[in-house]
Amino acid sequence: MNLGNCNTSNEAVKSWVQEMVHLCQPDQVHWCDGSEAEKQLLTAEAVKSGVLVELNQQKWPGCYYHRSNPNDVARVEQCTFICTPTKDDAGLTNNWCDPDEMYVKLHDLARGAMKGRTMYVIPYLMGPPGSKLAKVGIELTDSIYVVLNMRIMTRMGLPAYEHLGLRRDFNRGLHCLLDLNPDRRFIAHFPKDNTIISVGSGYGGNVLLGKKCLALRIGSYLARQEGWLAEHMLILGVESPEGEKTFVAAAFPSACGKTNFAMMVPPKHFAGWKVWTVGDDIAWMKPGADGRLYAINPEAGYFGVVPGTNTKSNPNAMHMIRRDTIFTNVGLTADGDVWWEGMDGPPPGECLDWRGEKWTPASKEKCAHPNSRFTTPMQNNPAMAPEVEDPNGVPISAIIFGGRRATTLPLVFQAFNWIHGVYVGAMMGSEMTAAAVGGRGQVRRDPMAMLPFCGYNMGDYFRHWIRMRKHLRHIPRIFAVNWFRKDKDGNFLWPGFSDNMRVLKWIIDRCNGRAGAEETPLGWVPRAGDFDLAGMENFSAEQLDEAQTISVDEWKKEILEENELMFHLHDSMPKELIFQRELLVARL
Ligand code: SAT
Ligand code: MN
Repeated sequence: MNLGNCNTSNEAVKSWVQEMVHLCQPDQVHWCDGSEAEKQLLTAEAVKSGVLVELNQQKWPGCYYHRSNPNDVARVEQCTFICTPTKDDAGLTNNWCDPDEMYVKLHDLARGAMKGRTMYVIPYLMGPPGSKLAKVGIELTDSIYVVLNMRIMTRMGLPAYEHLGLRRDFNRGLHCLLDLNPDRRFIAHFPKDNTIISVGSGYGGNVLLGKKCLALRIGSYLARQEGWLAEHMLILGVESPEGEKTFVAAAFPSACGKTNFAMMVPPKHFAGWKVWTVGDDIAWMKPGADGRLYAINPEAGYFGVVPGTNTKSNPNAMHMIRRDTIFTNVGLTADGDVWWEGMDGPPPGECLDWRGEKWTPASKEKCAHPNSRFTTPMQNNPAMAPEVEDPNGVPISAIIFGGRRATTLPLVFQAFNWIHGVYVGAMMGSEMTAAAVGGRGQVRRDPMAMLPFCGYNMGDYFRHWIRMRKHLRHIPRIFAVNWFRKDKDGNFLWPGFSDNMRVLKWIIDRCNGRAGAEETPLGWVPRAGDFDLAGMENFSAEQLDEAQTISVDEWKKEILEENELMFHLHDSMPKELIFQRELLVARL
C-alpha cells in the first residue's frame, strides 16, 4: 500500500504507520508537517467539505465554526477503557477490558474503516521542545477536524520528530470516525504499550488524543513508573507589584472554571498585580535537583468551555478567541457571527443553534450546547506566561484542589501538611457538569479531579502521591477551594471570577510565610483580618463568614459519603489516608 510522502526517517514510526495503513486501508496518507501552508490547505478543504464554516473574517479573523453530531458532544466515560493486563491494575474506578480482547474488537472495527478516505499522520510534541518531561505522540486519524484542532492544541510536526529522533518510545494513537454510532464508540488505552485506540466519536476529549488520553490517562501511568505527576491541573503565576512571581497548580473537574481561573484579571483593588497563565488544563510535574516541584504545561492551546465566557468572567479569553479559533457547537448567525449563552450583548434576533435548527431568543432550547468549546492557540492569550516555553518548567509553591459544591465545603482552607493535603484531594467531591455525558448536578467523588483520567488503580495513584513527598525538599502547600457554595435561597455566597484573586493572594501569602490563619478541624483558614475584602461592592465580612462556615452536621454526612470511595478502593487504599480520616473525625 502507498505510504504517501513520508516525512520522517524514524523506522519505528514508518513501520507502525504501514501496519495501520494496512489495517484501515485509506485511499491516501497525508503526513502532516504542521506548517502554515498545510493549515491553509486543510482549512480550505474542510470548508469545501462542510466540516468547517468560515466565520465573518472582518469580525472573527482566522476563525471557523464546526458542528458535531448531536449524539457526540462530550466525553463518554462508559465507553472509556483502561486495558491493563489485570483488572486490578486498572482498579474499580475505571472500565477495564483484557488488552488482547480489546485489540481484536477494535482492529475489527478499524479494518477497512478508512476506505475512500484520507489517513492523516499527526506527529505531535506534548511539552516545550527540549524539556525532559516532554513526550511525543503520533496520532493517525481520518478526521480533518482533529488535524486542525491538534495543530492548535499541540506542537505538531517537526518539533515532535526532532524530540523523538530515532527512538521508538512514542505514543501510538489511532482514531477512526466510523459512522459515529454510539454503540460502536470506544476510547481504549493500553498503558503498557503506550497505545490509544479511539473509534466512533469526533468530539474533542475523545479524539484529540494528546489531551485526556495521552497527557492524563497514559501520562499518569508513565508518571508513576518514572517518578513524576500527570495532573488535571491549571498552572498560573501570580506577580506582585514588586515583581515577585509565585506559581500554583490547581485541580478542578471539567467545566468548573479552570480556564477562567488560569486567565484571571485581578480586580481594581489589586493595582500592580498580574496573573500569568502557564496552562489551563494539564500539569506535568517533577521534583527538580533543588528539591522543588517543577511543572510544565504539555499543551499548546486551550480547549475551553464557551457558554458563560464574556468580558466580565474572562476578559483575556474574549480577546484571545477573537482570532485563529475553532468554535464547536455554539450558535451561528446568517452573517457568519457566533453566539452563546452568557456572551456580552443581546442575543441575535434569529440564528441557528448548535444542532443547526432555527433558534430565536424565545426558544426554550439552549442556543449553544452547554459543553460547546473554543480551540485557541495559547499565544493568543494576552496573559500567557513567558515561562510556558521554559523546558525546566516553573516551581510550584501551592497546589489547590477545588470542586463544585453547593454546601459543606468552605471557600478556602489549607491542609496541615502534605499527607493531609493528599487526603483532602483524594476525597474531593463535585457536582457533575456537561463535560461528560450523564447525571448532571449529582455530587460524586472525583479524587483530585482525576476520576475520569487516572490510567491505573486509584489507590496506587494516592500511594504515588504520598511517596512523592520523599523526593521534595520544598514541599508545596496544599489548599482546598470552593467557589460554588450557595445560601439557602440558592444564591452563590462568593462572587467568584476576578474576586478569586483575594483567595489566591491569601494562598500565596501563606506559601511565602506572610499571612495569618486559624486552626479548624478541616485545616487552616483565614481569620477576618487575614483576608483582603477591600473594594468589594455588596460583600461583607458576615458573608465571608457564611461562605467559610464549617458545619459539623454537614461534615458528618460528608465523611459518610466518602465511604463509597473507601469501599470501592478498599484493597488498595493507602493506610495513611484511612488514618487521616480518623484524625478528621477526632477533630470534628
Ligand atoms: O472534552 S475534554 O475532555 O477535552 C475537556 C474536559 O472535559 O476537561
Ligand atoms: Mn479538563
